Amino acid sequence: MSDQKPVILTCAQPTGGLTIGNYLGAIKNWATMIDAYECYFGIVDLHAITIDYTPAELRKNSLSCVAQYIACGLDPKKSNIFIQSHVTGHTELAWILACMTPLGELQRMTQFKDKTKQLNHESEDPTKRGSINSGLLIYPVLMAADILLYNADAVPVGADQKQHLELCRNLAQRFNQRFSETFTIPEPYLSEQGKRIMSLQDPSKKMSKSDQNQNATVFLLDDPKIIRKKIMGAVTDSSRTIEHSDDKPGLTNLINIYAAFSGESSETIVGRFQGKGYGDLKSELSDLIISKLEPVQKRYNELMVEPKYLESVLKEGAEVAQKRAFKMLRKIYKKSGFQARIQ
Ligand code: ATP
Ligand code: LTN
Repeated sequence: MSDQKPVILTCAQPTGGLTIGNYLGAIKNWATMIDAYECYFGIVDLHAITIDYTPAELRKNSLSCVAQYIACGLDPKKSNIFIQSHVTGHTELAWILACMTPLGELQRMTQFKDKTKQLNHESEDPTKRGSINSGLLIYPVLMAADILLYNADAVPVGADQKQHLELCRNLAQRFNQRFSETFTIPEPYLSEQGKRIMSLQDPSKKMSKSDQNQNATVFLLDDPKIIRKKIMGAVTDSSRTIEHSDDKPGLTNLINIYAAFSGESSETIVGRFQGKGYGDLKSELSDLIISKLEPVQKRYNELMVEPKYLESVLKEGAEVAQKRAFKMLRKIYKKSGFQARIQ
C-alpha cells in the first residue's frame, strides 16, 4: 500500500448485528473508497462496553462484525481491518485528550443525552435504569483518539456522528495550539444518500442496532421473511399519496432507504409510485432490500465457517494499525512533555 494515499479511518461498534443504517450510511460508502485511500476499518469493542453487555456476546459480535465488513465489500487485501483493543494506544491517547476536554463539552453531546434518556426510561430491566457509567460520557474522547492515533485525513460516517467529529477536530486543534503542529484536522465525509436512516417504528429516532424494539431495525443478517414483515409493518401516516416530505417522516424514511439501495433519486421513486399505495411501495422496497442483502448474507455464511481466515485478517490488520499507532503515540507523548522511555 502506498504511503502517498490519504488516510481514512472509520469504525463501528460490535454492539449487535449491523443494520441497514450502518450499511447505507457508512459501510457501503467505505467500500467505494478503498482504492483511493489507505483505509483503516476498526471494530470498536472498547466503545461497545459503555452500554450493558455480556462477554460472550461481545466476543461473538466482534468476529461476526469482521465477517459482515468483508461480506459488505471491504476487501482485507486492500484495507486494514482491526479490532480496537488489539492495538495499544487508543486508550492512552484518550486519557491525554480527556485531560484537555472540559466536562461541559461532553455533557452537551446529543448521543450521550439520547442514550442516557434511553437507559433511564426504556430499559426493560428496572434495576438497570439510572445506571449510566462514566465511559458513556467519555465515549467521544475515545472516538477522537481512534481517529487522531492514525492521523486520519478523512472520516466517513453517518450524520449522527457529525457532532463527535467536530469535538475530535477541536481537540486536534487544541493540542496543536498548546504543544505544536501534530495532528491533521480530519474532515468528515458524509454520503448524501443514506446518511440518516431512521427507525421503522419511530421515524424521529435514528435506526440503531441497540434499539430495544427489534421491529424498528432491519439487520443485514435478517431472514427475508423478517425483512418483509418489518418493512410492511413500518410506521407511516394515514394518507394515501406517496410524497417525500417533512410532514411524512415514516414514508420519507422508506423512500430514502429505497433511494440509497437503488441509487435512484427520491424524485424518480416518488414519480414511479404515483397512483399507487403505501403497500405497493413497502412491498417493492422489501423485494429490493432482500435482493441487495442476499449476496451479503451468502458471503457472510461462507466466511463464518472460516474463523481461521477471519483471525488472520485481524492479525494482519492489527499489525499494520499498531505500527502506525505506535509512531504517532511516541510523537504525541514527546510533544506533550512525557519523559521518553529508555529503550
Ligand atoms: P448503536 O445502536 O449501538 O449505538 P450504531 O449502529 O448507532 O450503534 P455504530 O455501529 O458505531 O453505531 O455505527 C457505525 C457507522 O454507522 C457510523 O458511521 C454511524 O454514523 C453509521 N450509522 C449508524 N446508524 C446509522 C443510521 N441510522 N443512518 C445512517 N448511518 C448510521
Ligand atoms: N462513535 C461511532 C463509532 C466510532 C467511530 C470511531 C466512527 C468509534 N470510533 C472513529 C468513526 C471513527 C458511533 O457510535 N457510530
